[in-house]
Amino acid sequence: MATIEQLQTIIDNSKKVVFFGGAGVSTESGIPDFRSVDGLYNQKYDYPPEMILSHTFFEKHTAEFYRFYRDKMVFLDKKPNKAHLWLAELEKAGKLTAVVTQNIDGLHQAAGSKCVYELHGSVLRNFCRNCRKFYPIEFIKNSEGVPHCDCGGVIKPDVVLYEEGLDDSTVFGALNAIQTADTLIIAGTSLTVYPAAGFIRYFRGDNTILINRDETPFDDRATLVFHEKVGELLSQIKIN
Ligand code: CNA
Repeated sequence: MATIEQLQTIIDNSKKVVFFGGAGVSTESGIPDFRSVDGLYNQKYDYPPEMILSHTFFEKHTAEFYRFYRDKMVFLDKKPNKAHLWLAELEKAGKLTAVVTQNIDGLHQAAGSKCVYELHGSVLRNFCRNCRKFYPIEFIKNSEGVPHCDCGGVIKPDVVLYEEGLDDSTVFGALNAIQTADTLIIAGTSLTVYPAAGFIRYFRGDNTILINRDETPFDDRATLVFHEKVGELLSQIKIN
């Protein structure tokens, strides 16, 4: 069984930590993940969430997409939790080089993290598909039906939907950070969404720490595995 002391020693001796996270990092902020028992994939909708969150669905059923999206993906009142805050502190201390996240909620930046690679984009950014005008999240949340720009174009969130590719420069930055890290912390992710989940294979450093409530396909390859809550665990680690 991995211990807090072992984790503390690894963090004390690390100079370039990279954090790779998923939806489980934000559940302690009250944002549901996808695959836990109380996650979005285990609730009942007219269509399965992975279908609603696809490019084809957005094109064909834009109003239906937005109904789900406003209800389940957009949170205006959520605050960073202990995991987000600990990571921001570690970066400030000069020991963390990057956060690579599959999350789209902007909570790492809200906690103060500077170098954040958002593999799947962010709900905080929304653009007109016609003229590229920027719209804040509040505009989407407070609009009804399909949100439209002043120019008449449809507004689309800067979120990578299923069937869409990742942004090249984000991928490049994330892979570079992972390849040059000495410690990789993987947390709050089922490691089932590709290509993102494949990024951890680029790690060449000494220690991989896995923190996830449920088991993952990577458990037998990590240096330390914790089946615990990420915020509760990390906040016990002192940043020296
Ligand atoms: P997932 O497949 O829902 O897996 C989440 C994992 O986190 C599960 O294995 C849980 O056991 C685990 N978990 C939940 N809470 C905790 C906790 N407190 N501490 C430790 N582990 C916990 O989510 P993934 O991120 O792996 O899947 C990738 C999808 C989910 C990405 O495309 C995201 O955009 C998408 N997503 C993002 C958010 C968000 O931005 N907050 C919310 C829901 C889904």
